[in-house]
Amino acid sequence: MHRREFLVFSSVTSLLFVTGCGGNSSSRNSTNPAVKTLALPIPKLLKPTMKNGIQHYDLDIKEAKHTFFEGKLTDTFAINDSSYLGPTLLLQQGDRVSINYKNNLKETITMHGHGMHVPPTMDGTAHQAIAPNQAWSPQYTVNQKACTNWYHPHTMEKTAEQVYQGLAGLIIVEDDESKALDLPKRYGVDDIPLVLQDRYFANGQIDYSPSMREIMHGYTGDTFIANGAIEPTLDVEAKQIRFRILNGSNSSVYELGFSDGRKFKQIATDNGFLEAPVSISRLRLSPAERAEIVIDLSGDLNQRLEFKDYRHSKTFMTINVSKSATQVTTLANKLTTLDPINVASAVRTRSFVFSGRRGSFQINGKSMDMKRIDERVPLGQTEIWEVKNNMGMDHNFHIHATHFRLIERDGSTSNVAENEKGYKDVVFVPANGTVKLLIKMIDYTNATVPYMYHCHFLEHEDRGMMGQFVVV
Ligand SMILES: [Cu+2]
Repeated sequence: MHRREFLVFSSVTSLLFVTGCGGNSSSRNSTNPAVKTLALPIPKLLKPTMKNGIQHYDLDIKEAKHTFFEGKLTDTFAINDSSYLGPTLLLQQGDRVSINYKNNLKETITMHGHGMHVPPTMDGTAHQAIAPNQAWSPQYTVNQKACTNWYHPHTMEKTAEQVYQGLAGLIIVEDDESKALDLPKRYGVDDIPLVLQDRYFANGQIDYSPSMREIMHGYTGDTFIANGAIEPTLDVEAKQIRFRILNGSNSSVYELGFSDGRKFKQIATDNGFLEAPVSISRLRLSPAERAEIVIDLSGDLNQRLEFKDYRHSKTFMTINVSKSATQVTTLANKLTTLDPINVASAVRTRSFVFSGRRGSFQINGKSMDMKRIDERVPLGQTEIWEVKNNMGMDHNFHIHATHFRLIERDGSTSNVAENEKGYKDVVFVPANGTVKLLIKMIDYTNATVPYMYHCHFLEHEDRGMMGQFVVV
Protein backbone atom coordinates (compact mmCIF):
# COMPACT_ATOMS: atom_id res chain seq x y z
CA MET A 1 0.00 0.00 0.00
CA HIS A 2 2.79 2.38 0.93
CA ARG A 3 4.56 1.63 -2.34
CA ARG A 4 1.55 2.82 -4.29
CA GLU A 5 1.37 6.01 -2.23
CA PHE A 6 5.03 6.61 -2.92
CA LEU A 7 4.64 6.18 -6.67
CA VAL A 8 1.62 8.45 -6.77
CA PHE A 9 3.56 11.09 -4.86
CA SER A 10 6.46 10.81 -7.31
CA SER A 11 4.27 11.25 -10.35
CA VAL A 12 2.53 14.21 -8.76
CA THR A 13 5.94 15.79 -8.23
CA SER A 14 6.82 15.20 -11.89
CA LEU A 15 3.52 16.64 -12.98
CA LEU A 16 4.07 19.76 -10.90
CA PHE A 17 7.44 20.17 -12.52
CA VAL A 18 6.13 19.67 -16.04
CA THR A 19 3.38 22.20 -15.51
CA GLY A 20 5.82 24.60 -13.92
CA CYS A 21 3.94 24.90 -10.64
CA GLY A 22 6.34 23.05 -8.39
CA GLY A 23 8.82 25.84 -7.86
CA ASN A 24 11.51 23.40 -8.86
CA SER A 25 13.81 24.85 -11.47
CA SER A 26 15.97 21.77 -12.16
CA SER A 27 15.48 19.46 -15.10
CA ARG A 28 15.05 16.53 -12.73
CA ASN A 29 13.25 13.46 -13.94
CA SER A 30 11.53 11.63 -11.10
CA THR A 31 10.56 8.60 -13.19
CA ASN A 32 11.93 5.56 -11.43
CA PRO A 33 11.42 1.80 -11.37
CA ALA A 34 9.24 0.22 -8.68
CA VAL A 35 10.69 0.34 -5.19
CA LYS A 36 12.39 -2.82 -3.94
CA THR A 37 10.60 -3.97 -0.78
CA LEU A 38 13.19 -4.63 1.88
CA ALA A 39 13.67 -5.27 5.57
CA LEU A 40 15.54 -2.42 7.24
CA PRO A 41 19.21 -3.12 6.45
CA ILE A 42 21.41 -3.14 9.57
CA PRO A 43 24.99 -2.00 8.86
CA LYS A 44 27.51 -4.66 9.86
CA LEU A 45 29.65 -4.16 12.95
CA LEU A 46 33.22 -3.92 11.68
CA LYS A 47 35.63 -6.27 13.46
CA PRO A 48 39.05 -4.76 14.16
CA THR A 49 42.36 -6.57 13.92
CA MET A 50 44.63 -6.12 16.96
CA LYS A 51 48.27 -5.14 16.35
CA ASN A 52 50.57 -3.98 19.18
CA GLY A 53 47.66 -3.06 21.42
CA ILE A 54 45.98 -0.97 18.70
CA GLN A 55 42.67 -1.92 17.12
CA HIS A 56 42.86 -1.48 13.36
CA TYR A 57 39.65 -0.81 11.45
CA ASP A 58 40.06 -1.14 7.68
CA LEU A 59 37.64 0.87 5.55
CA ASP A 60 37.88 0.54 1.76
CA ILE A 61 36.01 3.31 -0.01
CA LYS A 62 34.89 2.37 -3.50
CA GLU A 63 32.33 2.60 -6.24
CA ALA A 64 29.45 0.15 -5.82
CA LYS A 65 26.02 -0.82 -7.13
CA HIS A 66 23.06 -0.84 -4.76
CA THR A 67 19.49 -2.10 -4.99
CA PHE A 68 16.97 0.64 -4.23
CA PHE A 69 14.59 -0.44 -7.02
CA GLU A 70 13.31 -3.66 -8.57
CA GLY A 71 15.53 -4.90 -11.38
CA LYS A 72 17.81 -1.88 -11.31
CA LEU A 73 21.31 -1.41 -9.93
CA THR A 74 22.05 2.13 -8.76
CA ASP A 75 25.60 3.49 -8.93
CA THR A 76 26.80 4.49 -5.46
CA PHE A 77 29.85 5.08 -3.31
CA ALA A 78 30.18 2.61 -0.46
CA ILE A 79 32.59 1.13 2.06
CA ASN A 80 33.90 -2.44 2.33
CA ASP A 81 31.34 -5.09 1.35
CA SER A 82 28.31 -2.82 1.69
CA SER A 83 26.85 -1.27 -1.44
CA TYR A 84 25.63 1.94 0.21
CA LEU A 85 26.89 3.58 3.45
CA GLY A 86 29.51 1.72 5.47
CA PRO A 87 29.88 -0.58 8.46
CA THR A 88 29.41 0.56 12.07
CA LEU A 89 32.47 0.99 14.27
CA LEU A 90 31.88 0.04 17.91
CA LEU A 91 34.55 1.65 20.10
CA GLN A 92 35.08 1.70 23.87
CA GLN A 93 36.28 4.71 25.80
CA GLY A 94 40.04 4.25 26.29
CA ASP A 95 40.53 2.07 23.20
CA ARG A 96 43.60 2.79 21.10
CA VAL A 97 42.42 2.71 17.50
CA SER A 98 43.72 3.16 13.98
CA ILE A 99 41.04 3.89 11.38
CA ASN A 100 42.53 2.93 8.04
CA TYR A 101 40.74 4.62 5.14
CA LYS A 102 41.75 3.48 1.65
CA ASN A 103 40.46 5.61 -1.22
CA ASN A 104 39.65 3.43 -4.23
CA LEU A 105 37.59 6.15 -5.91
CA LYS A 106 38.70 8.23 -8.88
CA GLU A 107 38.42 11.44 -6.86
CA THR A 108 40.00 12.92 -3.75
CA ILE A 109 38.09 12.47 -0.51
CA THR A 110 38.59 13.06 3.18
CA MET A 111 36.98 11.12 6.05
CA HIS A 112 35.98 12.99 9.18
CA GLY A 113 35.00 11.33 12.45
CA HIS A 114 32.05 13.57 13.29
CA GLY A 115 31.71 13.96 17.06
CA MET A 116 35.04 12.27 17.81
CA HIS A 117 37.30 14.20 20.22
CA VAL A 118 40.61 13.83 18.42
CA PRO A 119 43.67 15.99 17.58
CA PRO A 120 43.21 18.24 14.53
CA THR A 121 45.72 16.17 12.54
CA MET A 122 43.41 13.14 13.03
CA ASP A 123 40.16 14.98 12.32
CA GLY A 124 39.78 14.20 8.61
CA THR A 125 39.05 17.68 7.31
CA ALA A 126 40.19 19.08 3.97
CA HIS A 127 43.68 19.36 5.52
CA GLN A 128 43.90 15.55 5.57
CA ALA A 129 42.91 14.85 1.96
CA ILE A 130 43.15 11.30 0.63
CA ALA A 131 44.03 11.21 -3.09
CA PRO A 132 42.85 8.32 -5.30
CA ASN A 133 44.70 5.08 -4.48
CA GLN A 134 46.06 6.60 -1.28
CA ALA A 135 45.31 5.66 2.32
CA TRP A 136 45.04 7.69 5.51
CA SER A 137 45.13 6.20 9.00
CA PRO A 138 44.25 8.46 11.91
CA GLN A 139 45.34 6.95 15.23
CA TYR A 140 44.06 8.05 18.60
CA THR A 141 42.82 6.95 22.01
CA VAL A 142 39.03 7.13 22.34
CA ASN A 143 38.72 10.07 24.70
CA GLN A 144 35.04 10.61 25.39
CA LYS A 145 31.90 9.20 26.90
CA ALA A 146 29.33 6.96 25.27
CA CYS A 147 27.55 8.44 22.25
CA THR A 148 26.55 7.83 18.65
CA ASN A 149 28.87 9.52 16.14
CA TRP A 150 29.48 9.06 12.44
CA TYR A 151 32.10 9.29 9.74
CA HIS A 152 31.64 11.08 6.43
CA PRO A 153 33.65 12.96 3.78
CA HIS A 154 34.68 16.54 4.55
CA THR A 155 36.21 17.26 1.15
CA MET A 156 36.56 20.90 0.15
CA GLU A 157 33.53 21.81 -2.03
CA LYS A 158 32.70 18.10 -2.58
CA THR A 159 31.27 16.95 0.75
CA ALA A 160 27.62 17.26 -0.31
CA GLU A 161 27.90 15.16 -3.45
CA GLN A 162 30.10 12.49 -1.84
CA VAL A 163 27.69 12.04 1.07
CA TYR A 164 24.72 12.02 -1.33
CA GLN A 165 26.41 9.16 -3.24
CA GLY A 166 26.45 7.07 -0.08
CA LEU A 167 29.58 7.78 1.94
CA ALA A 168 28.74 7.71 5.65
CA GLY A 169 28.72 5.27 8.54
CA LEU A 170 28.18 5.19 12.29
CA ILE A 171 30.72 5.21 15.10
CA ILE A 172 29.25 4.03 18.40
CA VAL A 173 31.24 4.83 21.53
CA GLU A 174 30.50 2.87 24.69
CA ASP A 175 31.83 3.37 28.23
CA ASP A 176 31.44 1.77 31.66
CA GLU A 177 28.41 3.93 32.38
CA SER A 178 26.54 3.03 29.18
CA LYS A 179 27.32 -0.64 29.67
CA ALA A 180 25.99 -0.57 33.25
CA LEU A 181 22.62 0.96 32.28
CA ASP A 182 19.72 -1.40 31.68
CA LEU A 183 19.15 -0.20 28.12
CA PRO A 184 18.39 -2.17 24.97
CA LYS A 185 21.91 -3.14 23.80
CA ARG A 186 21.46 -5.97 21.31
CA TYR A 187 22.71 -4.37 18.09
CA GLY A 188 20.20 -4.81 15.27
CA VAL A 189 17.72 -6.55 17.61
CA ASP A 190 16.59 -3.92 20.14
CA ASP A 191 19.42 -1.38 19.65
CA ILE A 192 18.76 -0.21 16.10
CA PRO A 193 21.08 2.09 14.12
CA LEU A 194 19.06 4.37 11.87
CA VAL A 195 20.60 6.61 9.21
CA LEU A 196 17.86 8.82 7.74
CA GLN A 197 18.32 10.45 4.36
CA ASP A 198 16.37 11.80 1.41
CA ARG A 199 17.39 11.43 -2.20
CA TYR A 200 16.33 12.35 -5.70
CA PHE A 201 16.59 9.55 -8.23
CA ALA A 202 16.32 9.78 -12.00
CA ASN A 203 15.78 6.57 -13.97
CA GLY A 204 16.88 4.68 -10.88
CA GLN A 205 20.16 6.56 -10.47
CA ILE A 206 21.04 8.97 -7.67
CA ASP A 207 20.45 12.47 -8.99
CA TYR A 208 22.69 15.12 -7.46
CA SER A 209 21.98 18.18 -9.61
CA PRO A 210 21.10 21.14 -7.39
CA SER A 211 19.72 24.24 -9.02
CA MET A 212 20.75 27.68 -7.73
CA ARG A 213 17.58 27.72 -5.65
CA GLU A 214 18.43 24.30 -4.22
CA ILE A 215 21.94 25.42 -3.41
CA MET A 216 20.48 28.33 -1.48
CA HIS A 217 17.89 26.28 0.40
CA GLY A 218 19.85 23.04 0.45
CA TYR A 219 19.45 19.95 -1.70
CA THR A 220 16.82 17.52 -0.44
CA GLY A 221 14.96 14.65 -2.13
CA ASP A 222 11.50 13.24 -2.78
CA THR A 223 12.45 9.69 -1.74
CA PHE A 224 13.08 8.93 1.93
CA ILE A 225 15.52 6.18 2.84
CA ALA A 226 16.52 4.48 6.07
CA ASN A 227 19.91 2.71 6.15
CA GLY A 228 19.84 2.78 2.34
CA ALA A 229 16.37 1.27 1.81
CA ILE A 230 13.23 3.03 0.62
CA GLU A 231 10.45 2.68 3.22
CA PRO A 232 11.68 -0.64 4.63
CA THR A 233 10.03 -2.74 7.31
CA LEU A 234 11.62 -3.52 10.68
CA ASP A 235 10.47 -6.59 12.62
CA VAL A 236 11.00 -6.20 16.35
CA GLU A 237 10.18 -7.81 19.66
CA ALA A 238 7.35 -6.46 21.84
CA LYS A 239 9.63 -4.62 24.26
CA GLN A 240 11.57 -1.39 24.68
CA ILE A 241 13.42 -0.62 21.44
CA ARG A 242 16.31 1.84 21.24
CA PHE A 243 16.97 3.74 18.03
CA ARG A 244 20.27 5.52 17.40
CA ILE A 245 19.08 8.08 14.87
CA LEU A 246 21.36 10.09 12.60
CA ASN A 247 19.99 12.74 10.29
CA GLY A 248 22.40 11.84 7.49
CA SER A 249 20.70 14.00 4.88
CA ASN A 250 22.36 16.92 3.12
CA SER A 251 19.98 19.71 4.05
CA SER A 252 16.64 18.37 5.33
CA VAL A 253 15.32 19.02 8.82
CA TYR A 254 13.03 16.28 10.11
CA GLU A 255 10.24 16.26 12.72
CA LEU A 256 10.19 12.60 13.61
CA GLY A 257 7.50 10.60 15.35
CA PHE A 258 5.29 7.54 15.20
CA SER A 259 2.04 7.21 13.26
CA ASP A 260 -0.11 6.68 16.37
CA GLY A 261 1.30 9.87 17.90
CA ARG A 262 2.65 8.04 20.94
CA LYS A 263 5.27 9.46 23.25
CA PHE A 264 8.78 8.08 23.42
CA LYS A 265 11.88 8.92 25.45
CA GLN A 266 14.94 10.68 24.16
CA ILE A 267 17.94 9.40 26.13
CA ALA A 268 20.91 10.95 24.31
CA THR A 269 21.88 13.97 22.24
CA ASP A 270 24.77 14.22 19.77
CA ASN A 271 27.60 13.61 22.21
CA GLY A 272 26.14 11.58 25.04
CA PHE A 273 23.32 10.74 27.41
CA LEU A 274 20.87 13.28 28.73
CA GLU A 275 20.80 13.37 32.54
CA ALA A 276 17.32 11.85 32.45
CA PRO A 277 15.07 10.54 29.67
CA VAL A 278 12.91 13.29 28.12
CA SER A 279 9.41 12.33 27.03
CA ILE A 280 8.48 13.67 23.56
CA SER A 281 6.17 12.83 20.69
CA ARG A 282 8.15 14.75 18.04
CA LEU A 283 11.90 14.85 17.57
CA ARG A 284 13.38 17.62 15.46
CA LEU A 285 16.71 16.68 13.90
CA SER A 286 18.69 18.92 11.55
CA PRO A 287 21.48 17.54 9.32
CA ALA A 288 24.22 15.67 11.25
CA GLU A 289 22.37 15.78 14.57
CA ARG A 290 21.95 12.48 16.42
CA ALA A 291 19.45 11.36 19.00
CA GLU A 292 19.01 8.10 20.84
CA ILE A 293 15.42 7.29 21.71
CA VAL A 294 13.66 4.43 23.48
CA ILE A 295 10.12 3.49 22.48
CA ASP A 296 8.10 1.06 24.57
CA LEU A 297 6.47 -1.56 22.33
CA SER A 298 5.93 -4.10 25.12
CA GLY A 299 2.12 -3.91 24.75
CA ASP A 300 2.08 -3.86 20.97
CA LEU A 301 2.55 -7.47 19.88
CA ASN A 302 1.16 -8.01 16.35
CA GLN A 303 0.76 -4.25 15.84
CA ARG A 304 2.32 -2.16 13.07
CA LEU A 305 3.22 1.49 13.20
CA GLU A 306 5.04 3.86 10.95
CA PHE A 307 8.07 5.94 11.80
CA LYS A 308 7.49 9.22 10.03
CA ASP A 309 8.79 12.67 9.27
CA TYR A 310 5.89 14.99 9.98
CA ARG A 311 7.65 18.02 8.50
CA HIS A 312 7.35 16.53 5.02
CA SER A 313 4.53 14.01 5.75
CA LYS A 314 6.69 11.10 4.63
CA THR A 315 7.20 7.62 6.05
CA PHE A 316 10.74 6.44 6.75
CA MET A 317 9.84 2.87 7.71
CA THR A 318 7.18 0.55 9.04
CA ILE A 319 7.74 -1.14 12.39
CA ASN A 320 6.20 -4.57 12.70
CA VAL A 321 6.00 -5.80 16.32
CA SER A 322 6.02 -9.43 15.27
CA LYS A 323 7.93 -11.23 18.01
CA SER A 324 7.52 -11.81 21.74
CA ALA A 325 10.14 -10.25 23.97
CA THR A 326 13.13 -12.48 24.74
CA GLN A 327 14.58 -9.96 27.18
CA VAL A 328 13.19 -7.17 29.33
CA THR A 329 14.93 -3.82 29.81
CA THR A 330 13.93 -1.09 32.25
CA LEU A 331 14.78 2.50 31.48
CA ALA A 332 16.33 4.25 34.48
CA ASN A 333 15.19 7.71 35.60
CA LYS A 334 18.80 8.88 35.83
CA LEU A 335 21.21 8.20 32.97
CA THR A 336 24.30 10.27 33.67
CA THR A 337 25.62 13.41 35.36
CA LEU A 338 26.47 16.30 33.05
CA ASP A 339 28.96 19.06 33.88
CA PRO A 340 27.11 21.95 35.52
CA ILE A 341 26.49 24.92 33.22
CA ASN A 342 28.35 27.90 34.66
CA VAL A 343 27.78 30.83 32.31
CA ALA A 344 29.58 33.21 34.69
CA SER A 345 32.80 31.26 34.10
CA ALA A 346 32.93 32.38 30.45
CA VAL A 347 35.91 34.69 29.81
CA ARG A 348 34.83 35.97 26.38
CA THR A 349 32.09 35.87 23.76
CA ARG A 350 32.75 35.16 20.09
CA SER A 351 30.17 36.09 17.51
CA PHE A 352 29.36 34.16 14.32
CA VAL A 353 26.95 35.82 11.89
CA PHE A 354 25.56 34.00 8.85
CA SER A 355 25.04 35.64 5.49
CA GLY A 356 24.77 34.58 1.88
CA ARG A 357 23.62 35.51 -1.58
CA ARG A 358 23.60 34.06 -5.09
CA GLY A 359 24.93 30.63 -4.12
CA SER A 360 27.75 31.68 -1.83
CA PHE A 361 27.69 31.79 1.95
CA GLN A 362 29.68 33.52 4.64
CA ILE A 363 30.26 33.47 8.38
CA ASN A 364 31.20 36.92 9.69
CA GLY A 365 31.31 38.16 6.10
CA LYS A 366 33.95 35.61 5.03
CA SER A 367 33.66 32.48 2.91
CA MET A 368 35.84 29.50 3.83
CA ASP A 369 39.54 29.83 3.00
CA MET A 370 41.77 26.88 3.91
CA LYS A 371 44.75 29.23 4.23
CA ARG A 372 43.06 31.53 6.74
CA ILE A 373 42.72 30.85 10.49
CA ASP A 374 39.59 32.65 11.65
CA GLU A 375 39.73 32.08 15.40
CA ARG A 376 42.46 31.27 17.94
CA VAL A 377 40.84 29.59 20.92
CA PRO A 378 42.85 29.23 24.15
CA LEU A 379 42.87 25.82 25.81
CA GLY A 380 40.94 25.47 29.03
CA GLN A 381 38.96 28.73 28.93
CA THR A 382 35.19 28.69 28.94
CA GLU A 383 33.70 30.81 26.15
CA ILE A 384 30.30 31.78 24.81
CA TRP A 385 29.86 31.40 21.07
CA GLU A 386 26.89 33.39 19.81
CA VAL A 387 25.56 32.28 16.42
CA LYS A 388 23.23 34.65 14.58
CA ASN A 389 21.22 33.63 11.54
CA ASN A 390 20.01 36.89 10.03
CA MET A 391 18.85 35.09 6.90
CA GLY A 392 15.30 34.07 6.02
CA MET A 393 16.30 30.42 5.73
CA ASP A 394 17.28 27.68 8.17
CA HIS A 395 20.86 26.72 8.96
CA ASN A 396 22.67 24.86 11.69
CA PHE A 397 26.09 25.13 13.32
CA HIS A 398 28.63 22.37 13.95
CA ILE A 399 31.87 22.72 15.90
CA HIS A 400 34.68 20.17 15.65
CA ALA A 401 37.06 19.21 18.49
CA THR A 402 34.64 19.01 21.41
CA HIS A 403 31.02 19.28 22.46
CA PHE A 404 29.14 22.33 23.70
CA ARG A 405 26.01 23.17 25.67
CA LEU A 406 23.12 25.15 24.25
CA ILE A 407 22.41 27.88 26.82
CA GLU A 408 20.06 30.29 25.00
CA ARG A 409 17.76 30.44 22.02
CA ASP A 410 16.63 33.87 20.81
CA GLY A 411 17.92 35.56 23.92
CA SER A 412 16.31 33.32 26.52
CA THR A 413 17.34 30.23 28.45
CA SER A 414 13.66 29.23 28.62
CA ASN A 415 13.64 28.63 24.85
CA VAL A 416 16.10 25.74 25.23
CA ALA A 417 14.12 22.50 25.01
CA GLU A 418 14.69 19.79 27.63
CA ASN A 419 15.96 17.43 24.94
CA GLU A 420 18.62 19.94 23.82
CA LYS A 421 20.22 20.21 27.26
CA GLY A 422 22.80 17.47 26.71
CA TYR A 423 26.25 17.54 25.09
CA LYS A 424 25.84 18.62 21.49
CA ASP A 425 28.08 19.26 18.50
CA VAL A 426 25.40 20.47 16.06
CA VAL A 427 22.69 23.00 16.85
CA PHE A 428 19.73 23.99 14.67
CA VAL A 429 19.60 27.74 13.97
CA PRO A 430 16.30 28.46 12.23
CA ALA A 431 15.64 31.47 10.00
CA ASN A 432 16.26 34.71 11.91
CA GLY A 433 17.22 32.75 15.03
CA THR A 434 20.09 33.20 17.47
CA VAL A 435 21.73 30.62 19.72
CA LYS A 436 24.29 30.94 22.49
CA LEU A 437 26.64 28.06 23.19
CA LEU A 438 28.93 27.43 26.13
CA ILE A 439 32.16 25.75 25.05
CA LYS A 440 35.61 24.95 26.39
CA MET A 441 38.50 23.40 24.49
CA ILE A 442 40.00 20.73 26.72
CA ASP A 443 42.65 18.94 24.64
CA TYR A 444 44.94 18.92 21.62
CA THR A 445 46.59 22.30 21.08
CA ASN A 446 48.08 22.83 17.64
CA ALA A 447 48.95 26.34 16.45
CA THR A 448 48.94 25.49 12.74
CA VAL A 449 46.50 22.66 11.96
CA PRO A 450 42.93 23.92 12.39
CA TYR A 451 39.59 22.44 13.25
CA MET A 452 36.42 23.66 11.49
CA TYR A 453 33.11 25.20 12.44
CA HIS A 454 30.39 25.34 9.82
CA CYS A 455 26.80 25.01 8.78
CA HIS A 456 26.08 21.29 8.31
CA PHE A 457 23.61 21.88 5.49
CA LEU A 458 26.12 20.42 3.07
CA GLU A 459 25.32 22.68 0.11
CA HIS A 460 26.01 25.65 2.39
CA GLU A 461 29.21 24.18 3.83
CA ASP A 462 30.51 23.42 0.32
CA ARG A 463 29.87 27.02 -0.77
CA GLY A 464 31.74 28.78 1.95
CA MET A 465 29.70 28.65 5.17
CA MET A 466 32.67 27.38 7.16
CA GLY A 467 35.56 28.78 9.16
CA GLN A 468 38.71 27.47 10.83
CA PHE A 469 39.99 27.68 14.40
CA VAL A 470 43.10 26.53 16.17
CA VAL A 471 43.34 25.55 19.83
CA VAL A 472 46.33 27.31 21.42
CU1 LIG B 1 23.34 26.55 6.21
